[in-house]
Amino acid sequence: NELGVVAVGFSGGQPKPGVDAAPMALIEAGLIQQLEQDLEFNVEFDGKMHTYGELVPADDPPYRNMKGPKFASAVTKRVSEQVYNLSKSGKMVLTLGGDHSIAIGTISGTAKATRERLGRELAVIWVDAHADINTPETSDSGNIHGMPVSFLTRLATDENEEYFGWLKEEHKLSTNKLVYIGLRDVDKGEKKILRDHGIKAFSMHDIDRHGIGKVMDMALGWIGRDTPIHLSFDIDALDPMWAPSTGTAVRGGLTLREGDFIAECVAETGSLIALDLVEVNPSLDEVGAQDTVRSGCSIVRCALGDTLL
Ligand code: DIR
Ligand code: MN
Ligand code: MN
Repeated sequence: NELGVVAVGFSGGQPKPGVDAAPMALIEAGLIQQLEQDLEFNVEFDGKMHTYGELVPADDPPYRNMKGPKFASAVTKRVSEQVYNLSKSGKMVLTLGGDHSIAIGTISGTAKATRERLGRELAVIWVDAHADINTPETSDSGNIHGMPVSFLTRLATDENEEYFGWLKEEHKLSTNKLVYIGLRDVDKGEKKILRDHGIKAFSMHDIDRHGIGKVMDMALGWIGRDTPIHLSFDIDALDPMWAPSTGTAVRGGLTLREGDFIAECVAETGSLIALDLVEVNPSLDEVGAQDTVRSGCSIVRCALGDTLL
């Protein structure tokens, strides 16, 4: 049971400082110890929280409406290489964010490693209140954490290496290998993208209608047996009751048990190869920060195979 952990202290994909402190908060809450002792993982972790100060560009003006594009591109490129190296050796990879823009790095890294190591395409389960599939052109905010899926699926591309042009075919995620769970705040332009490309999405409405058990059967059925799975979990998928300390909280979300259940079902497939936990921001709603961190640790433990009995 080999696990590689990457701690990505990056907040440049959105405007609120503090998400960069989440990896430390999660680790201080005992997450890595729990994975080693309770789940008996052999953990490879350099003990460093990367803040990528050496990658800060001299200037980083908006480009194609993106805010802080050069820094985000450089950091995600580096994360992609880190995750690729761990995944290629057959390790499960846990990445602690950071804002959700870092998934440009994590998923491109596992997609490439999965192609090379297994000759397979990667599937992604994206658990989030948001679809994060804006292109630079459809985005109202210009925040890159609302765009990772468009770059990963190559609905957005750029020639320039400095602006995510380093993303190549080998890093690509197919739109038919992507499933969303928990959506409830999707921009107009994003809804059009989801419709036009027939992307599978289970909103909170679908969860209310069918229950989380049926939704997980449908989501995993869509992906198909034996497909390597990357689970990208935005803590704002949970209702703010369970995870108040996050940059763009949206009410009417998943209960903690529903979040844990999603993670447990993915663990049960035996096909999980990587997990991201992102958007925990301990400096927002400081009263609720401990609860948010605890919820995050719980999701990770469930995804990595902790069982109730
Ligand atoms: C919005 C919010 N769709 C945007 N996205 C968020 O800025 O593109 N993603 N909060 O997590
Ligand atoms: Mn997100
Ligand atoms: Mn979100």
